[in-house]
Amino acid sequence: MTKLKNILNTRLGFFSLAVVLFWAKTYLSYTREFSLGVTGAMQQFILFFNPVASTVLFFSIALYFKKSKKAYTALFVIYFLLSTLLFANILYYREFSDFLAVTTMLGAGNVAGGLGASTTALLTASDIFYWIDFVFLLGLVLTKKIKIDMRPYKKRSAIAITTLAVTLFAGNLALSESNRPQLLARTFDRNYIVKYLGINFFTMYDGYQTAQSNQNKANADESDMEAVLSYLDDHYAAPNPDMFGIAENRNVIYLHLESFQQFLIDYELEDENGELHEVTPFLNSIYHDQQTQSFSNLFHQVGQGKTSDSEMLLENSLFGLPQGGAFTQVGGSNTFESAYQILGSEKGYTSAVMHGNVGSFWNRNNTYKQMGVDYFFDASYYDMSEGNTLEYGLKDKLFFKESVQYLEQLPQPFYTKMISVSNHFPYPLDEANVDFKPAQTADDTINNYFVTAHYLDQAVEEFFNYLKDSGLYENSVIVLYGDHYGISNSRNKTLAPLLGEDPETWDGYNNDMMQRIPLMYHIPGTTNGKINEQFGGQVDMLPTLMHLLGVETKDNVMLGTDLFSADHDQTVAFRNGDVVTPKYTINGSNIYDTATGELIEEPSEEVIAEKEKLKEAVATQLSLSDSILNSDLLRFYTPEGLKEIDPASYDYQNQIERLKAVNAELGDKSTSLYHLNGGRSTADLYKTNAPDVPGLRGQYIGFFVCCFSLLNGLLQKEKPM
Ligand code: GP9
Ligand code: MN
Repeated sequence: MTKLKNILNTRLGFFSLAVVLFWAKTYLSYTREFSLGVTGAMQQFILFFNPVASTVLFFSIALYFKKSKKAYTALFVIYFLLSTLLFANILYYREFSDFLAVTTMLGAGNVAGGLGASTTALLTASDIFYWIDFVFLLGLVLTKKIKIDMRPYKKRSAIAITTLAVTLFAGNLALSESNRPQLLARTFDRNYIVKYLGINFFTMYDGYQTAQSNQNKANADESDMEAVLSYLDDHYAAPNPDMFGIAENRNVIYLHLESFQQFLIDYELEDENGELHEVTPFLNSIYHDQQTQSFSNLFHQVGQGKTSDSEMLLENSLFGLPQGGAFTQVGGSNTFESAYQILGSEKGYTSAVMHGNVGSFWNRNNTYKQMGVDYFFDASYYDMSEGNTLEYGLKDKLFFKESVQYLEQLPQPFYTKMISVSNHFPYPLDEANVDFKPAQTADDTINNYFVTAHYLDQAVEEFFNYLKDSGLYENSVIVLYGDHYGISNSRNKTLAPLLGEDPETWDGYNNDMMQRIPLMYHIPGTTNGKINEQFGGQVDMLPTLMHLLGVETKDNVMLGTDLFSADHDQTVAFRNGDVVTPKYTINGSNIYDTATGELIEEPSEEVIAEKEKLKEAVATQLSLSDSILNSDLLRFYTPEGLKEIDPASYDYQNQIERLKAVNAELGDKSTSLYHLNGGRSTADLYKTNAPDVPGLRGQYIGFFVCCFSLLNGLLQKEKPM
């Protein structure tokens, strides 16, 4: 005991005690307060380990003070500040299920401001434990139970401790990156940064990014918008009169087909007996339907922001950023002119996004407010119990089924995007849901891709059946699209034989062609559907849809052009600068003939000039998009008729109550499906064969089991002791 006391009476000893206490407190808060989605022993270990590096780093500042009293005071000040940061995050998380971003701290004035009047309501009695360590430590010194070590501390030793902290952090980062590649490059979710690297690191990293983006914004002014507006003038493609307004006033239901590539359409997988099996029979039938405008040469254009980049493209006609995710970097603070805002302002649409994953993923919970999404149903609105979810969220069949209770409450016309997620790398699916034989390559990712794609196909079919049964179908346009590749370029050679290609001759051209994704506008009641062959990208989807809905886009900032327009530009930009046109495919420095796939080995002067022109056109489009996002240029330009939005007025909690209130106020004028169905839910029209949903038989058994245990419990109680 005295030995321990002697240690604690040294500066390093007291420092170590402070580190251990703060470390323990942080870890305790991780497990008690935040839902970080920790899975597996490695993640458990990283979570336990991650507070230590930044704690040692910050506390080591105190060791640099020569005078003892100053050093101890500094340690207490740092301890207090870090405790405040932790506690503020705890309170903020209780309300918003998210961590405090630096902009929130600065923008909302302070944490309490961000939380509004509810701060006290968020406090619980046990919160005292988050401060007791500080009081305890202070008490030890004030009551002289621990003596202040008056000896000076060597600067060299302080440097050694700081170096130790940096080394610990490097180890932490290496472990994290091996468990979650591209963690920092993509920064998809604040929860992930905290889970792997800790709250302190998250705050520093976020602060750095905020400072950088504020700098970009401060350097920009209205004149920067001129280059954008003149580009738009030159590139505007007037609507095709045969298509303009053909879906006017219909509901829009975007069905996001996760990681779905065009090659799956009409694909038949051969089994070991030589029999062929259609992977996605339902989607194929929609693709060929006379009520569908399908596209066979549509390319995804996403960067590291993957799903969220596709959302940026199709709802803003802007690209993601060259690095990281635009949603995470600028989504929470920028001004947008999104599809949600345009349709809300000009056509009175109500908008909603539905997704069976946490709202903080890709910073959607904040970005959607900036974009004017009226309702966002995230994981908190779905039954996410174990068994219902796969790696990235709710299983698709359950997701679509559970979504209809929200869909039916939306005033019509509505604009909604339903983001599926089961067909996501690494394509896991539980045995009970598997209804398709995997492929037989050496790569399980490829093999199972077909299995989860088939599952998605079935889920979409069930949802279509509901749309028909509930009557929503006739009055809607259903847009199906793949967000990006599912099989990465590094796996394509293994996939090649299944596509009838030789892995030996597989090249950059083949990789680029694999970036095709399906795009289908299914407009019930129309008969002129066909498979359109013009080339285009996701950036073209916004003007295309707006024109189908009868909304002019001349004044809007959209970098793409209407796919149906006679003036549509068929030059497709990849986020990495590659280009595809019907004539040429430019992959790095190589030029291929797009129709034949042949490499043009010795291009003529003319071809080289054309290549340069295409490269430049794409570079201009991408760099304008980057400056719009990085410098937040849309704050300088509001097209006529577009209502500006106040992101702070959006709230994604208690939405069902709010929707019910909205409909009640409308009374007989309510246009929600729920109201039109005589004030009854349509949810029981939904039919699914999902094994996860107990059928009628399962429900009966469940009921009897329940009754039996209740009875049993009562009898037990009756028994004399
Ligand atoms: C997560 C889902 C997947 O919510 O949208 O994102 P991805 O990894 O495809 O970008
Ligand atoms: Mn995705």
